[in-house]
Amino acid sequence: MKNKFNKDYKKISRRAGRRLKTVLVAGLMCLCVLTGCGKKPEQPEPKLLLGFSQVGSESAWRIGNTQDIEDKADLYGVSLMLENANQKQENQIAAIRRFIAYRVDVIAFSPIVEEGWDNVLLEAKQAGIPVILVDRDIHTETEGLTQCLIGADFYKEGVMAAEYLIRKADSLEMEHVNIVEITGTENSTPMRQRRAGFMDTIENDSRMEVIESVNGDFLKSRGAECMRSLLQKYGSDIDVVFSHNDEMTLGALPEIERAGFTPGTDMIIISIDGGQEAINVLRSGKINCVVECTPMLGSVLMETALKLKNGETVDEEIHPEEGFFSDEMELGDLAPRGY
Ligand code: GYE
Repeated sequence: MKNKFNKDYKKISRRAGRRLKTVLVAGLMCLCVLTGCGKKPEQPEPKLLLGFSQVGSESAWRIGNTQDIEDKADLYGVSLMLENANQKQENQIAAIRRFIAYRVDVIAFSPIVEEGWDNVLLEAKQAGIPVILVDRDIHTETEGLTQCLIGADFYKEGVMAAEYLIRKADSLEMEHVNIVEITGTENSTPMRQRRAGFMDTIENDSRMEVIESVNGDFLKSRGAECMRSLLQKYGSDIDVVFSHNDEMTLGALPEIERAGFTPGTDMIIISIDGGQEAINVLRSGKINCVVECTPMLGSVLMETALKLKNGETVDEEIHPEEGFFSDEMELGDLAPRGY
C-alpha cells in the first residue's frame, strides 16, 4: 500500500512541478516582452550614411586602405556602403550613381584615373551630395565638384626616391646610372606625380639616365612581366629599378634573381608604399629604399565626412605625414606596418 502511495505521490508531484515550471517560464516571457529584455540592444542611429567606391584589391596597400576605412566607419558610428570597382572606372561611376539614388549623406571615392568624372560628379552636385576624394586626385573641366582631397603627396614621394638614389650613387661613386622605371596605373595621380617628382629631381644630375619606363599597373604579376622583358633587353646594364609600388617590386625581385643578379647589390631597388612585406625584404638587403605611402586614411575620412554632414567647412587638401626607410638606417625597432 505504502509503495503505491509513494508512486502516486511522486506522479502527482512531478505533474505539479511541470505545471509550476510552465507557469514560471510563461511569466518570465511575459516579463521580457513587457520590459523588452529579450530584444537585441537598440543599435544607435548611425550619424552618417557614407557611400565609398574603392578602386579594387590590386595591392596590399589597397587592401589595407579598405580595411582601415571599414574599421574606422565602425569606430565613428558611420554607416558605410563600400563598393569595390575591380579596377574599372565604369564600375566606380555606376557605384556613385547608386549612392546618389540611395541619397547617401556623403560620397567618397578613390578615382582609378584622373579624367572622366565630370558628368557623374555634376549629378552628385545637383543632388546636393558632397564628395570627398580619397587617395587619388581628378582633373575636371568644371570647378568645385569635390569638397576635399585626402591623400599622399605623391610628388614628394618621387622626390624622396630620387634624393635617396643621388645619395646612393654618391656613396658608390657611380659615374653613370642606368635606371629602369616600372610605373603604376597609367593616368593615375600616383603614377603621374611619383614620376614627375623623381624626374624633376634627377633632371640636373648628368649621371642619371632613365633607359626605359614600362607600365606595371600596380600589380605584382605585371611587375614580374615588366622586369622579365627589361632584363631580356638590358641585362647587366640596369643599375637601378625604380618601382612605383611594393607589389610590382615584389613581383620583379624573383625575375632579377632568376636572371642571375642579386637585387639590392647588383641593382639598386627603390620602391614605394612601405607595407610589411617590403620592409621585411628591405631588412634582408634585397630592396635598398622604400618610400612610405600610408593607406591609413580612414580616421580623417570619417572626421571630414562628419564635418560635411554637419555643414562645417573642411580643408581642400589633407596630406598625411610620410617618411621613408632605407639601407642608410637601423630598422630593427620599426613598429609593425599594419598593411
Ligand atoms: O601605391 C598602390 C595602390 O593609390 C597610393 O595604389 C595608391 C597606390 C599604391 O595599388 O599600391
